[in-house]
Formats: sequence, structure tokens, C-alpha cells
Amino acid sequence: MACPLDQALDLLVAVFHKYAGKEGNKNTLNKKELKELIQKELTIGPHSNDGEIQGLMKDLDRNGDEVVNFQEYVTFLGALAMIYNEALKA
Ligand SMILES: [Ca+2]
Ligand SMILES: [Ca+2]
Repeated sequence: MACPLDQALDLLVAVFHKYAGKEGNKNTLNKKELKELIQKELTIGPHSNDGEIQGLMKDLDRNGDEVVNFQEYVTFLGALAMIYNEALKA
């Protein structure tokens, strides 16, 4: 049986590929794919407007190629984990 943290990591990887594979390059998220991922997979999703998602995309896209690769996605998850950690401590 998979351990809880393994399952969580599997899920993080699976979610990326579920959305990255929708169009264009299967290993990167374009703006539309990122937006869909955020809206369907995160509590904050439905509260995020286009401007916020655009801003987030710009922040995440470290190499400036206008898509989010897996490494950039992991950075995003790291930032989310920090937020969750703060929220859970409070
Ligand atoms: Ca894609
Ligand atoms: Ca990029």
C-alpha cells in the first residue's frame, strides 16, 4: 500500500499532467490550462479573477517562455505549502 506522503506526491504529479496534457505541449501548462487547474483543484480557484491568474502566471513563469513547466509548478506548490503552513499555525 502506498504511504500517505507518496500518495500526496503522486497526486501533485497527476494533477499537473491532467491539465498540462489538455492542449499544446503535454509537459507544460499554458495560461488556459493553469487557470483550469487553479479553478478546479484549489479552494482559492473560484475566488481568483483573470487578472490574479495572469499575475500568478507571470510570477510562476521564471524562464519567461509563457508556459509553466513542471519545475515552475513545483515552485508554486512550495509557495502554497508555505501559505498552508502559516494558516495551520494560526
Ligand atoms: Ca499543455
Ligand atoms: Ca516557463
